Amino acid sequence: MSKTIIITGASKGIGRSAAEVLLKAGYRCALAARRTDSLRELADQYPDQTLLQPADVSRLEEVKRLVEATVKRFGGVGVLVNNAGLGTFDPIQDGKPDEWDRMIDVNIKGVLYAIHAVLPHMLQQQDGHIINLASVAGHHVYPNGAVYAATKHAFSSRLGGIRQDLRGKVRVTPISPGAVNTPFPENISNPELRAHFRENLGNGLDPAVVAQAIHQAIAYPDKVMMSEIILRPFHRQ
Ligand code: NJP
Repeated sequence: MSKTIIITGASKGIGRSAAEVLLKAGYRCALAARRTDSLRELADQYPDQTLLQPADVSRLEEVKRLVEATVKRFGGVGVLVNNAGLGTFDPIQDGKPDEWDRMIDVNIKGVLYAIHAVLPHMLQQQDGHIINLASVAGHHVYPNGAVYAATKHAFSSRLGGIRQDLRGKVRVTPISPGAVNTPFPENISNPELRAHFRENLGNGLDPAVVAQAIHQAIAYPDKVMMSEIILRPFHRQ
């Protein structure tokens, strides 16, 4: 039987590409975002494999409802793709606390809430896989990104505590992309940095490439854990 996969932040960008790749490969997918209207056409192509569930990952009750709806519809949850996330950028002296709160709420608390909600099911099934969309910003900090990098450091490390606690029970795979060509810069309120990120990400990876890496990590035999993936654009000089 094919695995059931929950993808957070599935409405666009990397999450949307992952949904397309994984549905095509025959997996059953619960697709979540705050708004899921953009996913209706995709869901209609794979009606037996798809659940659309609006969920704000920064709200624990909504995340619990997402997992409960997935288990009710598909009988369990095999993989969690913790993808929902956002970045805003400023020099720290110009930082906006409300934007810091949003990044912390989604990139850290949202990831933890989803892990909290799926783990009882994965531990009961004695099988599970958690994939966290981390970032190269979780490995190297760059100017204007102190707070985003802090949120991404929380889940980038292959030596993280989550994996140690779940050793031998649930596979854990952090995936850290460099620049990926998605609507990610649209959250940046600083106009110069938004323009800079639009240009930089415009030359970045196709989100389908990251989706392939997610697929590959899931498709390995259960006795194999892809322990870390870092993907960067390569521009021939
Ligand atoms: O971003 P974008 P990406 N609750 O903006 C959703 C990381 N990353 O695909 O809720 C639930 O196209 C939002 O949906 P909606 C990055 O940090 C990226 O590039 O309807 N969902 C949308 O579906 C992030 O973790 C790059 O607005 C929420 C999705 O998240 C992941 O990759 C580089 C939500 C964001 O789609 C996907 O980013 C890197 C909430 N509260 C790491 N808030 C890159 N693009 O260059 C947002 O190193 N979403």
